[in-house]
Amino acid sequence: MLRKQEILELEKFAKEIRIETLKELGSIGSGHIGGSMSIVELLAVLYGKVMKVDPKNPNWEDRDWLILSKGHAGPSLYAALALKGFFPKEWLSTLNKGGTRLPSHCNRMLTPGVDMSTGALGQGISVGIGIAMGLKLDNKNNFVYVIIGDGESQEGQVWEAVLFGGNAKLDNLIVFVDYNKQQLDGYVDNINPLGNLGEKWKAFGWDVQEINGHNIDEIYSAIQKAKGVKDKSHVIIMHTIKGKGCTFAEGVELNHHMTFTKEQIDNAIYVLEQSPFNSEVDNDK
Ligand SMILES: Cc1ncc(C[n+]2csc(CCOP(=O)(O)OP(=O)(O)O)c2C)c(N)n1
Repeated sequence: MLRKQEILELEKFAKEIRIETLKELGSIGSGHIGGSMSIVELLAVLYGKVMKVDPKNPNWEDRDWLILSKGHAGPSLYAALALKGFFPKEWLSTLNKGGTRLPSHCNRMLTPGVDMSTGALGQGISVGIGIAMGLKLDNKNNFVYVIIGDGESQEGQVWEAVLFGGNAKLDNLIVFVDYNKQQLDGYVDNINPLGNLGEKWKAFGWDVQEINGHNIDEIYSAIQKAKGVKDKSHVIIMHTIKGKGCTFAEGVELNHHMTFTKEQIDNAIYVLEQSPFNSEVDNDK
């Protein structure tokens, strides 16, 4: 469990990531807002507390690895990396423009801190398994984190990797499912429901947890708990909200890729800046 002050610090980091993501997307007037917003708290916990990384040496051999398999959520990862010091914050306003080092989808050849080029959904767990196995062969104790989407979970390659990953018992691998219940063109349940996702992963031999993916303390505690379970690969299913925290995206069915005006972005940032932190609200009860 985190101390109150630590939770507040990470909530502040999450708010900064959200605001920088909005500015970044605002600079181009369109983009993948929904799926960027739903993983913000996870990124804050990973980069603010959990991951062993060196922003000055992104390819440091002893780092932990992050694969954003749902590569279209690059904008929020870029915001986290910039705030962490991997590259200048000014880069954020070049998102997806000519000559940028921050393309719409993650590209490890362009962006310091990006560990896998993604965008073709379904591939991240397979690569994460390979890296985790390699680390074990080298007797290294680094962790590999993979973030996948719920729509992405409809890909066949995901389940091939889940079968292999369960058998490989990689206790240095933690997969997060961003279960925001929405995919590109609507609600997962209306398109191709995932059923009892936790039970499915369990049946493939994984250590499974289900949490509120917007609760900093739950995310941190789940990661710590996973690290305490040996000889099993881990998955943390995060129940999240697509578009979380963005006035014009949260609660909207088609919020996967949107166009927006400067006024919408400015207003969303204003509302975020005024909003209290979760831990402060809880304290008032
Ligand atoms: C193999 C593949 N098929 C289709 C797409 C197009 N596509 C991009 S994002 C997306 C929806 C993904 O939904 P989900 O995984 O739930 O992402 P989130 O809602 O978290 O943004 C689709 C179909 C793709 N990038 N790759």
